[in-house]
Amino acid sequence: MKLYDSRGPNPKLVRMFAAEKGLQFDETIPVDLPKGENRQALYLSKNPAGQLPCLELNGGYFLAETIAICEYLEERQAEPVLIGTTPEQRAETRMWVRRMEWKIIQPMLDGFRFGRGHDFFKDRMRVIPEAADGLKAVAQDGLRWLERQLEGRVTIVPDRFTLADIALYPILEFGASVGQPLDPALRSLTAWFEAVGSRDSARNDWYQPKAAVE
Ligand SMILES: N[C@@H](CCC(=O)N[C@@H](CS)C(=O)NCC(=O)O)C(=O)O
Repeated sequence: MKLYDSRGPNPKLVRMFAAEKGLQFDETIPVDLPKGENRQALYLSKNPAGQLPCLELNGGYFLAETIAICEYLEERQAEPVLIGTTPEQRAETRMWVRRMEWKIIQPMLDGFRFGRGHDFFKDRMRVIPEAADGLKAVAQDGLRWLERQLEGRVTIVPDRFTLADIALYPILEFGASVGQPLDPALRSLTAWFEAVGSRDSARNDWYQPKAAVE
């Protein structure tokens, strides 16, 4: 398994998931985002969506999209369980992941791309500067909604640390670095953010993996 890797919250999400599982990539191949290497023919032949991360499997498959990659890793190595052991648990985790994606992650990242990140992204994708502030506000609405759900619990899926926590954490960490910080008045969410951030998988991008997947 080779991980095409870069800076940014999405590759970190996959590294974090792998670290939680103690998984090792055979090789990590850095791709230069600022130079636009990911938008050139060689990388596009692996991931036509032109973004990072991407996982190259031994059989010649290329897997992109963070959540699909994490689902694959869970299937390859069940323990520790981060999605679920029963159909109900898996569906519950996926429900929360989807909520994180459409309520917070997508508007927060597009708010960045269309706003502060405009000059970086304008020749890579359609950017809509007039939508930036609205998208950032949508993300904050999503965070306030999540705050209400988290009251009295420390994980996004009740009673289980899951992919939903891992999907959101690097995005909020990134958001805070680009002018979309977490409002400290959201106390449950702030406590959740600090708890997830204290895990080894979150603190160290260059974790030491413990086990290998073929
Ligand atoms: N939907 C994709 C999003 C991936 C993404 O946005 N990756 C960023 C890095 S965090 C990227 O490649 N940005 C550079 C670009 O779009 O040219 C996923 O889930 O993997």
